[in-house]
Amino acid sequence: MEKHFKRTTITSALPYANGPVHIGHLAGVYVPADIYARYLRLKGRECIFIGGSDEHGVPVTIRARKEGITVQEVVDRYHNLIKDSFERFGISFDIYSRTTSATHHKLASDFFRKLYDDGKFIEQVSEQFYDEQTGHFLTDRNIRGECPRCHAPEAYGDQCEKCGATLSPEELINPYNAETGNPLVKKPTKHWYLPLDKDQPWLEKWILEEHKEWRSNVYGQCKSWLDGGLRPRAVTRDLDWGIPVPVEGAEGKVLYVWFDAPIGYISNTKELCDAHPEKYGSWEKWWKDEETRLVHFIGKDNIVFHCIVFPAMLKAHGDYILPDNVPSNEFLNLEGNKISTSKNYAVWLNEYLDELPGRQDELRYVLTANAPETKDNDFTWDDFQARCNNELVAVYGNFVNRALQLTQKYYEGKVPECGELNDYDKETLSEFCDVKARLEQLLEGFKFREAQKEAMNLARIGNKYIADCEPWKVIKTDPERVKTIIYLSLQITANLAIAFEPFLPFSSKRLREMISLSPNPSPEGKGSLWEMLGRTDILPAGKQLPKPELLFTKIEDEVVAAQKKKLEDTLKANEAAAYKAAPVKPIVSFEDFEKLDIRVGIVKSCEKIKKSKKLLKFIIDDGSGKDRTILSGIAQWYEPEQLVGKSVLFIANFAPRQMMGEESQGMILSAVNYNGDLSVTTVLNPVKGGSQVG
Ligand code: B3M
Ligand code: ZN
Repeated sequence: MEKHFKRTTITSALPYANGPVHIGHLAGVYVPADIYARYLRLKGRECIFIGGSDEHGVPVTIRARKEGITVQEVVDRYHNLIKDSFERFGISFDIYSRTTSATHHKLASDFFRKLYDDGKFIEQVSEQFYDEQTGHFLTDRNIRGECPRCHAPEAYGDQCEKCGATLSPEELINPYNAETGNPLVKKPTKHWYLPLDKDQPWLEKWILEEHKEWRSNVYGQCKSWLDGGLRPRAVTRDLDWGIPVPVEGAEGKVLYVWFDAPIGYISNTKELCDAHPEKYGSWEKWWKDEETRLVHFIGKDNIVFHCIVFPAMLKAHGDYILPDNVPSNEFLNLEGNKISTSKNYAVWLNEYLDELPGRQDELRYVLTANAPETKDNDFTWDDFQARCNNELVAVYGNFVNRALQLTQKYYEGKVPECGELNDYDKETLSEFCDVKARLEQLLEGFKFREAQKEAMNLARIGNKYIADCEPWKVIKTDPERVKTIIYLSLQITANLAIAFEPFLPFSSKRLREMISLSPNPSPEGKGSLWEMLGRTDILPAGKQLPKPELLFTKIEDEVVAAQKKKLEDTLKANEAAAYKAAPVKPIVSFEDFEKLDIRVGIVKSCEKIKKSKKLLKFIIDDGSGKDRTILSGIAQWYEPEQLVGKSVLFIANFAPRQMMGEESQGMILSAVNYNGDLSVTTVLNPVKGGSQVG
């Protein structure tokens, strides 16, 4: 049964403050959440949109140790960076706060304490891995060891990155502290657990029966967790960074980050409402009123926490509402590779904003067009360029520009009168008269990708209409007819400004300014902007429009090439960093070594060999007075001229070989780089050709 809600609390996953946010985060969580929030506001619905940084947990502490700064410095740096880039990108949070705030510490601590006092936890002593030298218990991620499946030497306590196996630290062979390398021992420690097994029955009913409308990826993941049987989950950790467990005898223990982080949504709501009670009312109405609809926007790796663990916490507390929907996305890949914060392989939002200034809507558009709503998707810079140039510029921008420029040219910027509509006009109008209903249905079903397509379709309708009608030709024969064409084109333009408002807020605002359409709610007494969608009298005849400017401009090839190069460079750097030298070959005796006659040769000439892509032909001065010919397979890495005059090392007593009809009298020595590239060896100081090496 459809429930009627009065207001909506929209939350978006709190990003870890251990690095900047990247396009994967944006596509998965923040762009869809922002579209939804903007849509509800545009309709005049009561809602809040909550964001914030997740500043606890292990990732921030790892980053701090890596960079040699304090954890507080790490979270300050990234919180500010993330907050600032979200703002520049137009993510319209009502609040963006942080889980290190005093409000949050108190609320999360009180939350835990209430559950503790009400006897909702079970206490359990268990054996955990402990580093005796540092005096620390270790979390799964900080434990490494040999993978029991594929025997990779450096699997993590929770997963092997080589074979993908999900692991627990107990399974690792010879576990050690990932940071210090110290071996680990087991030591007993007490923790508090949420007995999720007891929640199983109501969770099954609530999700599997009452929320069949959830996205199939979300529903499916919940079902498989439930089918597997829920087990008690520890909600505390032995760590020194986090919210102290508010129980006597729990020194050195903090709330597990996944216990406190979702409470951050509540704390941030409280901070917002306490600061602006006149605008938002009491925080409790957003979290404790059955008429409030709670919606969590998250990525797929967060599903279990938002659909099972957090609801169980809310239920245990007793007076909170549960999420009505959890629209979670799959992952976005980048140029066919996995996005990775630790490997620095991503398009970082802050860098994008600096390197492609003023192009927020372009990225928003492409991320929504490729939103990983039902399956993993790929972002490529070529696709980015194609979508910007072929869709935003060539369709939407082109249409709007034509309509506005012709209004200036023919009518000095005044909206012309609409004459009688012909069949083609009527057909065109009928194509978009239900755009509002279609958009609403899609947006309310969290189908943002389809919804944006619908808006772009409206631009296509307009672009086709003006191209088919050719007002620039008709003006010579039937100027009255042109008035109607331009009038309708301007109405479609106004519709576009409204339809794109949730998706492309920057260009919509500029377009609204170009047609003097007031922001929401319209002071002209026409109700909300959104209500006008689909109408063909938004801009009255006679209205004076200001001078237009281009809505979108092309993305140039150089921009795309530079971005692609940046990613390729990162891949190369990662490959180099991951390179390990080959194991040393079996020992040889001095006598064996002496059998090889290695010498210096001065390259007299060097040229390509016609039929071969690989071989270069060298003529070497080997000190004998006679020319020595050596063929070497390094053509891929050098232009022959580069090598002339160089002193190279070669094996002088290497058995001669026939290659490509030539005799090679020796072998030039090269180093093989990690990626297979060859580099010819030379000597530092000048020596004579034929000098022995040893
Ligand atoms: N910080 C995990 C993540 O970024 C986490 C989300 C918390 S939402 C309450 O994947
Ligand atoms: Zn493995």
